[in-house]
Amino acid sequence: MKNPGRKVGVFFLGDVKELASATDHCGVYRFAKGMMMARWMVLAAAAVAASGCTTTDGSSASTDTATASTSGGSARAILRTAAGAEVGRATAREAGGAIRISVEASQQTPGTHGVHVHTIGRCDGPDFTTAGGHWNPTAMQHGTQNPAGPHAGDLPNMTVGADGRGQLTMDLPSGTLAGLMDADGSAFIIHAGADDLKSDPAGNSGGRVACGVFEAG
Ligand SMILES: [Cu+2]
Repeated sequence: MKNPGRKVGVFFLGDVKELASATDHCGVYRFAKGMMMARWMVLAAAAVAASGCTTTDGSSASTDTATASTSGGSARAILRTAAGAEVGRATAREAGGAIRISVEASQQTPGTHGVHVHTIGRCDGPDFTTAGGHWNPTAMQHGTQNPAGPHAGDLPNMTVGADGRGQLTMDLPSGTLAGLMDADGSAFIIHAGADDLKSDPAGNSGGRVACGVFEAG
């Protein structure tokens, strides 16, 4: 476990109701406990609709202006299968006190896939277990629908269309980019199946089908 006892994110959990209904003009939902899976489906759709609208600039709404003024560094991960085929990428960007994760994937099985930030920056095939469990600096359980959750690295499910493509953008309120990029790094993983968003430790989301190590930049 990394950074045990770190309290980053408590503020957000205290404001969970407000966050649950908050979106920015790009349709990006804030991460909050207790949201229904249906909302995450909406998020996935909104992220698609808002494609190209995930960066901030000074001409945007006031919420984005505030985000831009507090933006930090970024990291990105190239997602590969165990056979080494590149099947997507994920970015992590510090923005407005949250970490904004954006993922784009291709050549995936159509349907619903669990996706998470995992705690170690190692993607050794064939099963990518070297990436460890979910990034969880605050010692929570898995899932937004788990009363003792979620992990800092939990994300909503990613919906993959008939063309094998999926994308998702979401803000992780807990943790910092520096924590994500600590000595043992972190990785982004796509699972074979859907995440039930409540079963510890990984939402019964099946095997790990693609993995990428986050690297600064
Ligand atoms: Cu995972």
